[in-house]
Amino acid sequence: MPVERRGAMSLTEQQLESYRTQGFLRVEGVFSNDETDRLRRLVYRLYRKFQPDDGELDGVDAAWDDVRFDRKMIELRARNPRAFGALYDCAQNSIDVLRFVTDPGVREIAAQCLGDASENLACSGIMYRMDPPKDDRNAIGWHQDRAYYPQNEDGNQGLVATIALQDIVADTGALVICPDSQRAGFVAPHTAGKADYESTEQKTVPAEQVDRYDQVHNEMKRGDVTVMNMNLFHRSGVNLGERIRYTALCRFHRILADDYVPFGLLYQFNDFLSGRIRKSRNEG
Ligand SMILES: O=C(O)CCC(=O)C(=O)O
Repeated sequence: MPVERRGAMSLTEQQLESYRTQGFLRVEGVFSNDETDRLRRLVYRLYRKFQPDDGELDGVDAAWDDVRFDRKMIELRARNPRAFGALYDCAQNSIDVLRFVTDPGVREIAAQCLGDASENLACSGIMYRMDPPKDDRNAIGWHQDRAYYPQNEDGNQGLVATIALQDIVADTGALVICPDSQRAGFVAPHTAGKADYESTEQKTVPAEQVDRYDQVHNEMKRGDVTVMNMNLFHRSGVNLGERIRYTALCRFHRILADDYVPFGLLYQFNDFLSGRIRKSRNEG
């Protein structure tokens, strides 16, 4: 679908009402298969960069989507977490990922849910997640994105968009969401720092708060976009399948709102890459 047509897409009043009341909205079919495939192919190229001697799948049609490639990635993470981490971190800075998550279609959905114009939005927290099965090192427990992204003090002034790069059901790690929980406002989280560079920092909503709400699995088809209010309680699902769950994410913030503060995180937890940076600076 041409970018211009998608950029002009208008949400219905029913969709907007659903976002306002439930705190989240799934919009189906925002991206074509060609567009999601393009991001998935990047992972194969990065794999080959870090595993130059493993060309076993090079001639295979759509090697990046072959279950044998999932196995190779899972095995790489187990055998060489530094190389896997370097591959992962390289993907985060890809210009294609940036362009994908800030596509006019996504921006327009975000803008309409936030009741603003897309040119008044800032973005942050761009991620290309790769969640291997039965591996919870990067799973995030119950949280509100507002705890990680304080750009707008009022969590209602921002949202997180997550985009499915393949079909995702409950058993392959669909997000678990508490509909309506954004009404709780920002709840002081329990924080636990990163255990090591491979795991994710936790800023957890207390269980007694979560227990007040119903929980649903947000199943998505490839190319669907889900937007969630920054105050919405949600957590990573559990991937019990045999394939990696690929998603792309971006946070959007209302830049003209009074409470907006530009904010950036300096992340350098990958010691493989930070070692290379130190070396390039002659820091040993
Ligand atoms: O996709 C996931 O497992 C969790 C992502 C998430 O909740 C977030 O980044 O806010």
